[in-house]
Amino acid sequence: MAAKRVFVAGHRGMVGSALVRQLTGKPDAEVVTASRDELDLLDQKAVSAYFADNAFDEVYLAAAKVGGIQANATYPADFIWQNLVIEANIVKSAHDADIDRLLFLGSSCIYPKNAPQPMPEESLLTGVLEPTNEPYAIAKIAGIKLCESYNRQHDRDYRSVMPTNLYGPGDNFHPENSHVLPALLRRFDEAAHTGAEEVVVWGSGTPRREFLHVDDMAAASIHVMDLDHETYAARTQPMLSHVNVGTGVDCSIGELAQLIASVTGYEGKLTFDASKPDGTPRKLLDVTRLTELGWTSQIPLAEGVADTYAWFHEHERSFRGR
Ligand code: GFB
Repeated sequence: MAAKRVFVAGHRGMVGSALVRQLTGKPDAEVVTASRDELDLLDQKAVSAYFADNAFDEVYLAAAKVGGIQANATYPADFIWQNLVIEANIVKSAHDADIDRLLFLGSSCIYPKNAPQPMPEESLLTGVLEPTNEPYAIAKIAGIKLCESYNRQHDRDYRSVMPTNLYGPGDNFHPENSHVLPALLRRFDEAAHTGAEEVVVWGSGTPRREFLHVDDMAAASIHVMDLDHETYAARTQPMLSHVNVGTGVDCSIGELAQLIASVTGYEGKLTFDASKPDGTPRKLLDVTRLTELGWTSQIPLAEGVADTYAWFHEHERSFRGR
């Protein structure tokens, strides 16, 4: 059997590069990527022409504008516009090129701020969103609905997975714009090296988050993509088609900070900066649907943080000055 041609959009990002690593090892897949110079995903005509010229069998839509709580607050226009345009361009172009199978990667911030915990897929659109990342969340909700609408109107098989907070090799370690886990790894590492007496953690330390290693996310995505149509359809609904991807376990930001202090060997004091936003109080996914579809996470948090810290050390030089 000829290998299927699989396009990974966003292959330079943390999730896209993990997907490429895993898909490259599969004998039945020929992985195709396009650099930003070759293909601007914000350019509708270019995306449409690229899909028309390439006979892809499957598309992983992992391209997105992402960032932590402060980046979302500072660049809301970039977050909503870029994500909406990338999704719209790729989904429509995939359909026009007669590609039947696509997997859209979203985010757990699609759920209402006060959703029941753990959050089931059914809590989508049942309440008001967390304001710190509402524009990004709206774009990700639109991505799910784009996929569902092409399925309903054109009988496509476009699926969606909603990861909890991701981390791992290839993450963004920017001091202000990154997510909490890479930000604290870098800050605690620097403090351990300089012998600083205090490390500042944003917010109150009480919000709870669930963290998933990106290699787990890539494995779950491939698992969901590879399910046959009947299996996927039996556990989802046409207008509630997304699948949560998480570990089923959360911890407080204070607990995460303690873990990172011990991994980096930092022995000084922790202080909390209440002038920074906490964001949503708790974000834990209900992973029943994914478990029923046959996948559970494999990488415990302590192991994943140690792995990410090793990667950070290997690539540390490239982060200096940014
Ligand atoms: O990871 P984070 O930026 O994203 O922040 P969200 C999580 C929590 O960690 C917040 C606290 O309560 C932060 O105040 N925190 C403590 C820090 N120290 C730091 C730090 O140095 N940097 C950062 N960034 N946070 C994001 C959304 O929300 O989650 C995105 O903004 C996306 O849209 C992503 O959905 C998964 O979990 O609050």
